[in-house]
Order: sequence, then C-alpha cells, then structure tokens
Amino acid sequence: MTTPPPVPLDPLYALDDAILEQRIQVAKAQLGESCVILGHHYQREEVYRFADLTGDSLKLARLASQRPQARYIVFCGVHFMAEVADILSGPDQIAILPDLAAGCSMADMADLPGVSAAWRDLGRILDMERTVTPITYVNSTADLKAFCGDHGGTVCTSSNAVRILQWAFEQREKVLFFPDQHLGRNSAVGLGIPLERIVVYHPDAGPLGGLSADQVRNARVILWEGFCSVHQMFQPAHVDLFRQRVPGVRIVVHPECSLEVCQKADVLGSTEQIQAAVRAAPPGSRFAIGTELNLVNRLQKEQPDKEIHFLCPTICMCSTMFRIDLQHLCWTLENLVAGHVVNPIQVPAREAASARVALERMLAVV
Ligand code: CIZ
Ligand code: SF4
Repeated sequence: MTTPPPVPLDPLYALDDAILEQRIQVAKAQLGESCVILGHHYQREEVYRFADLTGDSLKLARLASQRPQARYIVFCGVHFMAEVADILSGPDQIAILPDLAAGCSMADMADLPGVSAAWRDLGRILDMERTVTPITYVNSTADLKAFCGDHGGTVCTSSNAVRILQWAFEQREKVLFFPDQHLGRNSAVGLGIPLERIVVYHPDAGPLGGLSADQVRNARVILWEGFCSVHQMFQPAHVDLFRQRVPGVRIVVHPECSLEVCQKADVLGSTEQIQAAVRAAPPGSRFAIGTELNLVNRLQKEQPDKEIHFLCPTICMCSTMFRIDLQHLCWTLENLVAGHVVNPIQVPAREAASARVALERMLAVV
C-alpha cells in the first residue's frame, strides 16, 4: 500500500470553520487512542474544544506521558511546552507542535549562550557551583533546563515557584533565576527575602550585568531581565480602578505580573490556581482577573453565576499561542492519518537527559 501524499496547509485557509471542525472530528476519530490532543488554558476556544486533556504546561506533559497508547501528542500550546512533553514522554511517543512559529517571547529572552556567559561572568566573584542554584521557569528552552540539571539546579512552574526557591536555599545560599524576573521577584518576596537582596542581571549591560560586585555578593536572588509581554500589560492603576468600580471585587493575578500589581491583588496564582479560586467561590462573587484573555473568557462562560472581569482595558492575548488555529490542527491530524508526522519536537538525547534531571528534582520537591 502506498502512503498518501502529505496534506498541504494553505488550501485549508479557503475553508469555513464548520468544514474544518468536521474534518478535525473525522481525523481525530480515525486516529483514536493513538493520538492525544492537549489544550493549554491560554489556547483559543475553537481549538481548545478539541482537546482531550486541558491544563497548564506541566500537568499536560505529565498526563500525556501516562497515556502510552498515545503515540502522537499534539500540543496546542507553545514550543517549550511541546519540548517538556517530549522530555517527559515515553521513547515511542512523539510530541508535535501544530505551528512551529508558536514560540514564547519570554522563553526567547534567555538563551544558553547568554546564561552560560552570565554564569562565567558572575563566577569571577562568586564560587558558582557552591553558592548559586540556577532555577529556570518552565517557560524556557530545553537547553536551559539541561543547564540547570548539569549545575545542581532545577525547574519551577508558576504553581510551585515559592516552594522551589525554598528548596534551592536549602542547597546553596543564592539563586540565579531565569527567564522571568517577575515570577522570581514575586516568589522571593513571598518567601520574605528583602527587595534590596533581589537584584536584576541585565545581560546586555556589560560586566556583572550592570551590577556592582557588592550588589552581587549581597544578593540572595539574581534575576534575569525577562518578562511576559502579555502579563506586563496589567498595571497597578487597573487594580485601583476595579476596586473603585466593583464593590467587593477580588483581584486575582498571575505571578508573571509585576510586583506592584501582585502586591495589590487578593490572590496570586498560576492558571490552575486561578481557576480553582474562582470555581471555589460562592455564587455572586466578583472577580477581576489578570492573566491571558482566553482563560478569563472561558471562566466567564463556565461560571455565569459569578461576575468575572478582565483586569485590563486593552486586549492581552498570547499572540504566539494564538497561532495554533483550526487550520493547523486539521493539517496536523490529517497528515497523521496519511502517515506523515508534521512538526515533531525532539529534544536531543543528551540535552533531554540533563533537562530530565532538573525536572525530576522539581517533581521530587512538589
Ligand atoms: O506553565 C504554564 O502552563 C503557564 C504558561 C502558566 C501557568 O500559570 O500555568
Ligand atoms: Fe509566553 Fe507570555 Fe505567552 Fe505565557 S502568555 S506563553 S509567558 S508569551
């Protein structure tokens, strides 16, 4: 039997959504249990609807690895998430990202050459391997997770960052945290570290990232200068506005927001924790939520007995996650049916092994 030719992507853009949805249903049914579709909380609704499993990045990667019959893991999320799924899944499973352009601008703010250079640079005045634990947020490239694995460090998520920092301080006296300065700062402040002992390393600012030797020696936490372009849109003034306008409102924000916003909020949490907080509240509760718009819209639909606002007057959406559309999902699944694996994400073996060490250190803590 000859393999059918690959399905081209472009013609799918001439089709109506209803046709695409129908074709996705058919391909999904044909693939059966050999394929699992994962949908991240920030994914647009029309794609999210087809997910077999939904959740945050780590939860999804773990759930997929528990389904060995699923040879194909189609990750409707962004690149680093598909990498984590590849690292944690079995040797016969293949992680797929429907559009390779679905990256994460925060993850792109730290790369291995840059972090390795900073490690050497700081090493001029600190004994790095004895005094500094590297921690990477899960929103990072696999080679940085591998770096942490190789240097006694670990990974954290937005759900467990405080606990992971605590673990790190049980190992060594300082932490180098990348790529998200906000998650790092919010978590360190949550642990009671004074702000003057939390410093920012600016990778383009020359020696010691623009810090003085004293600042580096005095620091407990050295933050990389990264941020999420979506979460940086939320401002303290937005919190003030909702408190004035909506009596009894509870402000719930993601720790990728700035410290100023997080300190004004009532609840700080990852996407899973935000959902749990809203779901657990009694009917009539009022919320203003500071995280990606698709998640907030979904909560509004799911919990009509609560008043849920989006904590920003402008639209804050993850534009890279948005790249996964019905066309790319249809294209991916129909190609799998035709025997063609499009966009596999395969982390090189040595890198995956070191990254797994870092991830397993995290999983042993939380
Ligand atoms: O790890 C994730 O899935 C992200 C990006 C955020 C969160 O809080 O779950
Ligand atoms: Fe990356 Fe921000 Fe998008 Fe999350 S919301 S995937 S951190 S760009």
